[in-house]
Amino acid sequence: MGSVNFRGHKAEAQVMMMGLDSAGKTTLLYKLKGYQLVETLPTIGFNVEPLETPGRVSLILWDVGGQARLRASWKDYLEGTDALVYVLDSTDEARLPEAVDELVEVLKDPNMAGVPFLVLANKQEAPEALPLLEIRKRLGRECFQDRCWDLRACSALTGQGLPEALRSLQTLLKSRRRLCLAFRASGAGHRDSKNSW
Ligand SMILES: Nc1nc2c(ncn2[C@@H]2O[C@H](COP(=O)(O)OP(=O)(O)O)[C@@H](O)[C@H]2O)c(=O)[nH]1
Ligand SMILES: [Mg+2]
Repeated sequence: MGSVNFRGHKAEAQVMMMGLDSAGKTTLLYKLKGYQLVETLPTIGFNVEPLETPGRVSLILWDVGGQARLRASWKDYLEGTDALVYVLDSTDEARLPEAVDELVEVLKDPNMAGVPFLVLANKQEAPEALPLLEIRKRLGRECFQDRCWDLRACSALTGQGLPEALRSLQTLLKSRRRLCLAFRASGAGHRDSKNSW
């Protein structure tokens, strides 16, 4: 897996989708791809799909299995990640602290330094879903200062909020690009030009 790189004239960004099992990652991936919604099975390993977007960057979406026993291998997927989409089940209040703890763990990985992330409060169409403000409050207790991130509400089932989520992801990816350029301009590091924006 590489970092953002050019194919023809369009850049490709590696986007990791993570979150606890049953958060709705696979449903989200299928909805974004326009596939017919089918009853999903717990993902063992990962699904990967390219996604063309109107912006300058097309996405390679990695949907990584989130069951407890699979989470230890999350770090194996992080090298070359350009953005993380972290999916929360807004109806699963009981496991929200666990979901936040896992996010904090992922962000500690050295491969996640400077990587922007988008938290998606999924299943918002469900009547029992925690409102976005409440989810923001619970996330706010964690220290995400000094990071580029965003929180959006969505429903992978109905598609509500997905265009806005994709726009936010594109904006976060732009911030990643600026960071890479500043990093190179400062002479602080070297990235292989074929792997840079
Ligand atoms: N109500 C509701 N259910 C959803 C939504 N997204 C996913 N689900 C359901 O949540 C369950 C787990 O979804 P799945 O995509 O397999 O979760 P994953 O383990 O994160 O990949 C399935 O029964 C989905 O139909 C949503 O936006 N709203
Ligand atoms: Mg899945």
